[in-house]
Amino acid sequence: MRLSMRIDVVSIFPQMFDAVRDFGMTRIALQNEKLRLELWDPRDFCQDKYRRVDDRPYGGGPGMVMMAPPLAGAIRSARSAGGGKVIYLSPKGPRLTQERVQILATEPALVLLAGRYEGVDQRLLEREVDEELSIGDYVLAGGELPAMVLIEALVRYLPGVLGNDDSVKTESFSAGLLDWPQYTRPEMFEDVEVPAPLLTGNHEEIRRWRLKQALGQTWLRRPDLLAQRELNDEERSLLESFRQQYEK
Ligand code: 9D3
Repeated sequence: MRLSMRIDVVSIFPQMFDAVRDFGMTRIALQNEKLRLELWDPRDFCQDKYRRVDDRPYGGGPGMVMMAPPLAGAIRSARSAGGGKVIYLSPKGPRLTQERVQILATEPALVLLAGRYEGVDQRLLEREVDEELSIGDYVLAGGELPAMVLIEALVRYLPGVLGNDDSVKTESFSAGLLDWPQYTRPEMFEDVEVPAPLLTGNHEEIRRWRLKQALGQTWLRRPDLLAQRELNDEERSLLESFRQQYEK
């Protein structure tokens, strides 16, 4: 498998994306050519000499609206250069989910449109945008951080990026559950020991302890997730035992 992805981003703040270029898993993915990231600044596609990308809303009211022509120029150039499906990061979109991330990760290319101000001229959205996505119900100042959130979530699914074939595999073992608690050296920290099962070297015992902890943490903190997930016989009995120990 030689899966790679091209992501074109349309933003008036291209330098914000230095954050994903320069750090962590996204930096490694770019280095290894698993990810290609291209920025398109709408200001480079303006007609006027002042490079204006926003104007006042027709009908009046507060704030400014992003103009269609510079955005259309940027999006169409991204598309000609090999860009894919256009996703507009928007507070009005459906919430981004892990399921959506997994599906989008199979696309060979995406164009991400990050807006600023009060929003984008509706005619541009109707002409050029294939899908809208929000990252949650809170108000940000623009779509750049949401676009970077999506990029980081997608990169985890590109094979061979940073030992991630393994972490995506562990994910399916505990899909729909919270993580189990993690421990590393030293074995004793301020009178608190590492849980005994983790020190046995018995892989089956460790697997069962971790699954039990994942089920227990999910039951305690996110019962909504448990309600959405079928439990098999082993999982039901591990959770039952976690609850009995918790009540004591
Ligand atoms: C929801 C408030 N809007 C009505 C007055 C104005 C508005 C505020 C902030 C319109 C756009 C924005 C900028 N936000 C995004 O571009 C954005 C976003 C967000 O704010 N929260 C969660 N996900 C996203 S994706 C893009």
